[in-house]
Amino acid sequence: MEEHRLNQLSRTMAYALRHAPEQFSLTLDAEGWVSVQDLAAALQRRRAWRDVQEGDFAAVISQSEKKRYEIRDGLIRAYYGHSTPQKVTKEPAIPPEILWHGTTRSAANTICREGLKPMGRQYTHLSSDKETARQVALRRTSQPAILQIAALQAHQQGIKFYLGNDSVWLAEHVPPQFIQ
Ligand code: HQG
Repeated sequence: MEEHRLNQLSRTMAYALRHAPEQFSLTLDAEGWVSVQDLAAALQRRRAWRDVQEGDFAAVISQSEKKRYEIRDGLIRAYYGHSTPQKVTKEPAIPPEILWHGTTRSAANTICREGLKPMGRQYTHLSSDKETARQVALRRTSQPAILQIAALQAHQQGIKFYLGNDSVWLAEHVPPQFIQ
């Protein structure tokens, strides 16, 4: 499958695995997994994807710089990004001392007042390094605002953090006193 089509497939996978599984007659389990076979069958019912093969999902994963999806034992899930009403269980973990969040200048102002909120997703998303945060912000603005999060301190004061992938961490609401 050529690169452009793999990117389109990745978007469709995000829709099915993060946002609207029911539109594909799929049900995520508690940790966000569905069977690879069921995902392929669900996509094949749509004209645009009737030729999709199970191996194409692995191709999406290997051609992408971002680690968005994980395949294990015939199952597939998104690492992060979910907005389905049923909250996906993530593995709690002790965060590094500092995490980063890249956003627009105007959102950064609000975040410094109100803290980081999950907004449309189930969790807030944090980056393990400043450059990743900058890339996240550049999706929305040419003038990124990069916030530094005292993650370990927040964790020690009861804010829960969870593993996303190597460069994306998840958290519940992060209050403003941990953000600068
Ligand atoms: C902002 C992409 C006002 C927050 C990325 C962000 C990431 C607030 C937006 C992943 C706020 C939510 C997630 C508050 C947070 N007031 N605005 N109190 N708290 N915000 O897309 O972090 O390519 O849900 O700053 O790379 O931008 O899809 O989160 O601007 O890893 O794989 O509300 O999605 O990955 O936006 O991005 P999002 P995000 P993929």
